[in-house]
Amino acid sequence: MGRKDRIAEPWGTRTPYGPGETWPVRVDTHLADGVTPDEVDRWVRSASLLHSNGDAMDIAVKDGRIVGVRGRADDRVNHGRLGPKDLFGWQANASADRLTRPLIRQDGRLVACDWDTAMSRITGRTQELLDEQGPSAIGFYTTGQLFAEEYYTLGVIARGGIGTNHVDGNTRLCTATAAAALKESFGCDGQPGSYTDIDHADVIALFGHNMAETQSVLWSRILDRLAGPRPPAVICVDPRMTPVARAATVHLAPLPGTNVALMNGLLHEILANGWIDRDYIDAHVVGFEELSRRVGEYPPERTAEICGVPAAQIREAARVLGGARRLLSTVLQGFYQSHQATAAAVQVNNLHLVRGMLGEPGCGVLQMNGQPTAQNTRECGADGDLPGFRNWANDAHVEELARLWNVDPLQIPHYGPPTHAMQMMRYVEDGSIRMLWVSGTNPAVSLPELRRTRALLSQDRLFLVVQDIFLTETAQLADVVLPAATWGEKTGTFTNADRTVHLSEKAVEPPGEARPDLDIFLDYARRLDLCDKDGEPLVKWDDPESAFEAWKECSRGRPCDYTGITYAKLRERGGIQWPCDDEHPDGTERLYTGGAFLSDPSYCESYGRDLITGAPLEPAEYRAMNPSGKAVVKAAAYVPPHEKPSRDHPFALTTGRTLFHFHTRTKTARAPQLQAAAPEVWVECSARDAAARELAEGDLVEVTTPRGSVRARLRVSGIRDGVLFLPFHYGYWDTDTGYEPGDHGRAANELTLTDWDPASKQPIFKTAAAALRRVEADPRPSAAPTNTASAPVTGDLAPTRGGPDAQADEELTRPLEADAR
Ligand SMILES: Nc1nc2c(c(=O)[nH]1)N[C@H]1C(S)=C(S)[C@@H](COP(=O)(O)OP(=O)(O)OC[C@H]3O[C@@H](n4cnc5c(=O)[nH]c(N)nc54)[C@H](O)[C@@H]3O)O[C@H]1N2
Ligand SMILES: Nc1nc2c(c(=O)[nH]1)N[C@H]1C(S)=C(S)[C@@H](COP(=O)(O)OP(=O)(O)OC[C@H]3O[C@@H](n4cnc5c(=O)[nH]c(N)nc54)[C@H](O)[C@@H]3O)O[C@H]1N2
Ligand SMILES: [Mo]
Repeated sequence: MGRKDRIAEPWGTRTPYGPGETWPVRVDTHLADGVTPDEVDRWVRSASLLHSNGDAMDIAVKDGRIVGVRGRADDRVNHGRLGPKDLFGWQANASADRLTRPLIRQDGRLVACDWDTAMSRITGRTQELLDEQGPSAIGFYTTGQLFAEEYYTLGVIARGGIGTNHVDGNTRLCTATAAAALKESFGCDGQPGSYTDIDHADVIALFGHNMAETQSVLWSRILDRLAGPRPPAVICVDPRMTPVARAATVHLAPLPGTNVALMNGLLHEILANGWIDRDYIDAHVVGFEELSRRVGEYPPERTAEICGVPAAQIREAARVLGGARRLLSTVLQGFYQSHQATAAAVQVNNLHLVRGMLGEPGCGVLQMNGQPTAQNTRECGADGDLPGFRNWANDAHVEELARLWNVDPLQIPHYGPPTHAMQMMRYVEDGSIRMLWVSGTNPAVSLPELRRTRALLSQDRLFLVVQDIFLTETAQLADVVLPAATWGEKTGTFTNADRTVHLSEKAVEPPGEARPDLDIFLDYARRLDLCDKDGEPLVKWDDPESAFEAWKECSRGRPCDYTGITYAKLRERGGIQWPCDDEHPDGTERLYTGGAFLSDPSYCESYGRDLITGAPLEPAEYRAMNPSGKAVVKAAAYVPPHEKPSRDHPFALTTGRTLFHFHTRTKTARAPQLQAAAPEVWVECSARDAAARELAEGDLVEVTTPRGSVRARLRVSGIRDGVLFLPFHYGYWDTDTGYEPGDHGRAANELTLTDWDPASKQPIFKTAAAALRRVEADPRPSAAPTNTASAPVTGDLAPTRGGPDAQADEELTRPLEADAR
């Protein structure tokens, strides 16, 4: 048993292993000060809700309170390990400022009330709007952080009961491109790969994915391979010197927004050198000829010019990718939050298709999720998809749903694609959506262009319901605020980025009158008296397990088949990967083995879209292109970002995350170790750019785009020249100052633009043109972490440490090979 400061050493002790071996177990535990493991009353099964990795853990309960967490040794995902957010984030649950009672707006102010008053106000307004305007007046904007049971219930209520097409999640901001790219290439959502591919791969490529900070336990798995015999080569594509870049064999640092050109350049080399699997292509792929033609236009020199990356590096990366025997690729926001998001992400799928590397150990693509339960939002139809990966443009699929719910098919809107979140906000702005129910997301900080977002959410004519656990920036604008119970206080299932389903059980009572999101949705359905064709209640379940059973029926026969999973099995076995049915009772590790795709026209989830315009393909077009259910290779030309650096705004601004915070920090700012590690906003620029402007580490600077400005202190980091980076975690909420959306805000989204990828509709958070100027010199360094992508490159700064409160135990169940050697 060892102890480590897990703020100073986020990835913990190395447990090296070799190709094809099993990742060793290391059980991480953190308990509140003074509590020992034998004083814990109960350990309650759960998994992490602070990222998409699905780290399995037990929640320690003592005297009815959460007192810590311990990784689960027997779970396929983490083999006992936990990351810093897992270890310390649970403390937010017991924060004194949790919402404990519903609030309603009265004479302009939010005042506490009882549940009956709050819910009557919501159902009253719903009924009025249905009578006046019909279902299109009502929108639901949910999240990637509730449970499957809750999304499915919300999906049934919104689509089958209210009958509105305006249902989406913040998953639009997060994983819409993952879903879109999978649909384009494979006809259907669902990750081909598995985390165990890390155990087998000889090359691992991370495209716009800072895994070290955003799936830190998965990164530990890679670090352990890198520390073991015959380590894999790592390719990193990221404009910043992230921990991934530092560990990489080849680091390509393209200008933000040039991913499609880069991918075309890499594919150019792979095709030109014949590093392809011709037999696989002939048997399983359509569209190869067009790809060949298209990437022919991107020789290394031209690509180098567009991306600002040396041609030799492009050749070197292509050689590594082309020489891989077992290639694992991961893709995330550096690709997804871009103007050509789907086009870029699809090229990664293409890389695997032309190399015939899918469905075998070590050969996988992870079009990653970000949020812990985003996969479920997509599966259950609480976003712009129909439940069970059904195709809105296929009448037979809609009829199947209607039969299942016992409603008329016409009740389920499918006249066009489900409305995406950015369009919903436009409807709110225009006044055609008049009631918006926001659950588990904080759009007043996380949507782009905050000045506009605030204005549209605070309109008098909008009836805004916010269901959260804190009085967030968004809740402050609401007409009704509903206090939710969260992780640890309610039961349900969720699915991580490699299709692993976990059960998370209730460990403690929620504070005050807070209620599980499921109970709130069920209450709404009952009060509205939503019925099926026979006058029976539309929603026929009343607790998590019965909701899960209903969802299982909806998933039957679909790619995400859950019918072989039960709560009992999840308790007994831990994480299980879908599809899990009679045929695959233990779940399924990899999809698409042997080129068996799910893209048949009658079965597929989507007929795809034009990658440049986003126009949906007609069923007949799809049938003509892909009559026999193969994988689709789709080519795309590079299009420059809409807002490019100019004389007035010479920098490319990109935004993203740091290891220690989660999103708008409602949880991590309330966990002292995490908050102390990254207490305030900063902005990163390169040493050369700083020198050219005579700026120094720690100076107070202002970053300006045509939409606003942010003040932050400067971190001179390893970011590429010409690029600025802002973490987006810092809203205008502050424990000291209250809610003050100032002119000189600190939220990155004061600066971002209202624009999105044409195919996935995911908004663009990673490219904008910005100016930078000094407001005030400051001899102190900025407070940015030093052991992450924001590591300083100037001066001798005090390293990020957690101190005595940040110690966690590590239990290694077998001797380290490194020690044995
Ligand atoms: N610590 C932490 N972990 C998290 C979260 C969190 O808030 N904090 N959130 C979770 C969620 S919801 C998500 S979606 C994931 C996100 O996980 P990631 O996608 O890994 O995180 P980001 O920091 O948004 O972006 C990743 C990288 O993209 C790079 N990048 C920016 N522009 C470009 C570009 O044009 N091209 C390329 N190739 N790269 C570019 C950035 O430099 C950044 O390092 O993390 C999940 N895990
Ligand atoms: N500039 C910029 N903007 C971005 C991004 C970026 O990289 N750059 N990334 C985007 C991405 S990928 C994402 S995922 C979004 C995230 O953006 P948000 O979803 O807005 O961020 P969170 O802070 O996670 O908000 C979740 C809310 O749910 C509440 N909550 C937590 N648990 C529960 C629960 O059990 N029930 C209920 N009802 N509420 C709960 C939390 O208190 C919090 O207010 O931000 C997006 N915005
Ligand atoms: Mo996300």
